[in-house]
Amino acid sequence: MGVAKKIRVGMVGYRFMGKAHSHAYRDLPFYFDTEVEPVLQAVAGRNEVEVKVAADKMGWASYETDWKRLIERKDIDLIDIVTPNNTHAEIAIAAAEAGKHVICEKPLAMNLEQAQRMLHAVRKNNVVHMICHNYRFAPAVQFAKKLIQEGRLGKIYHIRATYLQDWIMDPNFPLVWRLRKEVTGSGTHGDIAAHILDLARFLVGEFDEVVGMMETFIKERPIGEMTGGLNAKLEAGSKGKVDVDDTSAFLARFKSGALGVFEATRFAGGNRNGNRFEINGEKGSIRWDLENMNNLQVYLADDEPGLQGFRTINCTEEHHPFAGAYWPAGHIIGYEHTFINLMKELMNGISRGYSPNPNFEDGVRNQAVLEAVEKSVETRSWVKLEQMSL
Ligand code: SOE
Repeated sequence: MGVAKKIRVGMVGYRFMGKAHSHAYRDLPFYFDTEVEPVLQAVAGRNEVEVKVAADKMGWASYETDWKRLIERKDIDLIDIVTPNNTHAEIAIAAAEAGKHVICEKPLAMNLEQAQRMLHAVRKNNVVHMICHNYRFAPAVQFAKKLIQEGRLGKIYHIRATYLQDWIMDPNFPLVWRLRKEVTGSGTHGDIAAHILDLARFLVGEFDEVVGMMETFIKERPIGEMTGGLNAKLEAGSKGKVDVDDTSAFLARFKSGALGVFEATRFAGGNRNGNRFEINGEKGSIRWDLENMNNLQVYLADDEPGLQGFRTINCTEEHHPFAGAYWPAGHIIGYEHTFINLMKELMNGISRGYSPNPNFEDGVRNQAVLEAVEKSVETRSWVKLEQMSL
């Protein structure tokens, strides 16, 4: 293998996802031989003291206090957006206009119209684009996809997917940006229903129609802000109104005829990050649980009678997508590796000139389903997904 060309990354934001992405860029060349390799060139954030500390700690060569300056820089090839949702569109469109490749955290935008403008900008400027739905890149999820594609489960009848968290159950947990509509667009819905919706699109296919319900259990909270990870601090003594959903649940019909049941909530006490799905087909079923992410439970209907049941496949062998790059079989990997695998695809895309899935087109389709569920909640009725030729 020759010397890999360097892709100089400029990342906007540096907290929870900034840490996950920075780590992925740093570790990627350690595990994978890609034709191009990321370089942590510069990170941007408004608070100079904090961004400098973040740059030093995470290994970025330089920092900026204005993301626009980052985009102007000639020594940046890829813009990585890990900021709150209300900034995604402006940054992504400016980056594309400047001819930079773009990767953006989910949900792509505040609404479908913004997401479509983002897709238009990256296409018009012919830059590579991706959205960071990292859970697709767990080897067990990739293996699930392979089994479905090979027809091992036959026709798919059901998907039931849940994303259960509990980090805001305390009524005194502050009103952080993730709970303010003008910054986040929606609450649990865009934050984590978006992930299970992406997994469903990846594994089962496109949505046809949806009907949902949402609720905000705690309607007022003390003002505060995120400090990193899912931690927060209180600011002033005053309170503010929570104007996003705490929970979002919906039913779906897929174009293939499959049925889906989805539940995303931050009020499922004891569930820290319970991203789980089960898929049932005519010839078998699979189950996955992020908190046990190396394993895929597989049931095949043609197993010998008496030995039938779910078996546990530990997806750490070289037969399992991405797994061979890491450790010998049985030596498990974790959350951060999903980001490394995703970045590997991004580097391949940049080197070969295509936008790997999930890309901004997936982001637009995801946003369309999110919006259809919101509309269904408003109108208390089923909503059909419009035909989109993207
Ligand atoms: C908080 O709900 C959060 O950090 C999400 O924003 C991420 O997308 C999810 O992967 C984990 O939970």
